[in-house]
Amino acid sequence: MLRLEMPPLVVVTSREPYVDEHTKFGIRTVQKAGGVVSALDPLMQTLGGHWVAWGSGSADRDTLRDGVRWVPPDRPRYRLHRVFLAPEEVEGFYAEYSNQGLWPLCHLLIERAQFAERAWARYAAVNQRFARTAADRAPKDAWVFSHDYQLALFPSTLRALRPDVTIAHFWHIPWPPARVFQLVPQHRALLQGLLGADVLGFQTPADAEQFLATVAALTPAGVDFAQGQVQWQGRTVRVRAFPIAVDTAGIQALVQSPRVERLSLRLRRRLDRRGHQLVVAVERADYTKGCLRRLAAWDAFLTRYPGWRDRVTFLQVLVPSRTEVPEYRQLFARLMRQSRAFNRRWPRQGSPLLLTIPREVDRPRLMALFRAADVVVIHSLLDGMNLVAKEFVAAQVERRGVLLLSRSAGAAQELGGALPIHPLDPEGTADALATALNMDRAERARRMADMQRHLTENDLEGWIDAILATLYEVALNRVVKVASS
Ligand code: ADQ
Repeated sequence: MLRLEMPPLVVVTSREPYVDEHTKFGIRTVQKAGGVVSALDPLMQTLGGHWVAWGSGSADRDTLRDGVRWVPPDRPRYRLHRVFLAPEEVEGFYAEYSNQGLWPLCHLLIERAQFAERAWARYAAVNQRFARTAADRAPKDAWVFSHDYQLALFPSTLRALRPDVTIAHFWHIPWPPARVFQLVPQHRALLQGLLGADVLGFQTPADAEQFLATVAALTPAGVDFAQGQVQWQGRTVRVRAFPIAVDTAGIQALVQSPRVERLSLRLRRRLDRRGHQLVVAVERADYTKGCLRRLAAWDAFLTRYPGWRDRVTFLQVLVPSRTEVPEYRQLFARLMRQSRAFNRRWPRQGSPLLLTIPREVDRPRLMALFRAADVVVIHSLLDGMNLVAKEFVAAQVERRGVLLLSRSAGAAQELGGALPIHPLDPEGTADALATALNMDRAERARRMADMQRHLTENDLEGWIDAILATLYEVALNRVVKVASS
């Protein structure tokens, strides 16, 4: 109902949902892996509207018509407005300030965080450019839904340009304690930037609370912890937890489609012939995901439980990520080296113990893998939510699998049927893996059914509806205020 009556929606993210690249066979459109885009593209395909993002592809300018790229290319449903950045802007805004500054700091990796003044200037300038583009393209009274740590200054900048729009900003990563956040030299400007929104969303109640505490400690704004509200410059900012979700029914339909079923069964039959259980990890190659620690835990597992050596296959699907940042390129190379070393340490006749797919796999294959897996391991050191955990649970139509889930992923607050692991404890993780592999079918099914129930009741549609409902509350209040003034 709300969706039918609502004003046009404008989504704003740093990465774009569709990237056009020149190849020797012509222009190819690719969809990148990443939590934000995977969650929002299906929504925009349903609602239509506008999406503002950085145009990062080599053919991105060539596919515009009248300054707009209609997407998805094969079934255009909404307008993509691209913000083009010069190489030094990408460096300062994206690689440096966002991904070498805010990303590690918010994941409490203080030692890694760097905040050069020049990078800050570029971050601020790019946020301005995003706000100007959104201000130019947003229809009157639009609802704007902006995202994440790359765009912290966007809400207040857009508000100054377009007071008619209503803004929700969602923070996908953990919010650190005030003592940590104040280490950012520009922390005040960032907080003021975010407080330009009408609604600020976080992944967990603890993140929302920590944000409120940060505002109370570092700004003169009035904070109401009980109501989840901040009074700032004569306005009320609603601060809420909206744990991001997956399209549970959509995933279940996809895993039961003939193609995915075939892929999954074929994989399963191969494993069953060898009497192997399949242990899977899927992630962007990022140090926060604990990929190297996971390899150490798998090592500890084989040392402690040598009997499993011929009865298990490990599979890791690693997407190279943020390759603009040298640290990420080094991490990826190191992961590849250590994976090879792992197989040298644990040689096996027939098939290698550890298989690595060093790239993104398409959605049907990924879902087939999730459906066939016996165990999926989420080893994050700290993670806002972690969508892989939820996607795996949704895809488990046979309920044969067990989820090993880091206690410090946001998803651990919701998925009680998972076996919790402590990512800094390789031996404890090895024991949890042994427990998972030994778990009987009935127990696996019971745990999986519990989590599936939760994901059916709390799906992607519910996530977006909760945010839209809060925007609606804001818009309604505004009308009431105008009427009574
Ligand atoms: P990310 O850190 O990118 O997201 P995650 O939540 O796991 O992490 O989302 C990754 C997405 O990319 C998933 O949809 C997954 O299926 C896909 N993906 C990952 N590896 C892949 C591979 N090898 N091949 C194909 N697809 C792959 C950020 C935060 C998270 C938060 C999300 C959403 O860091 O904590 O859950 O945003 O808010």
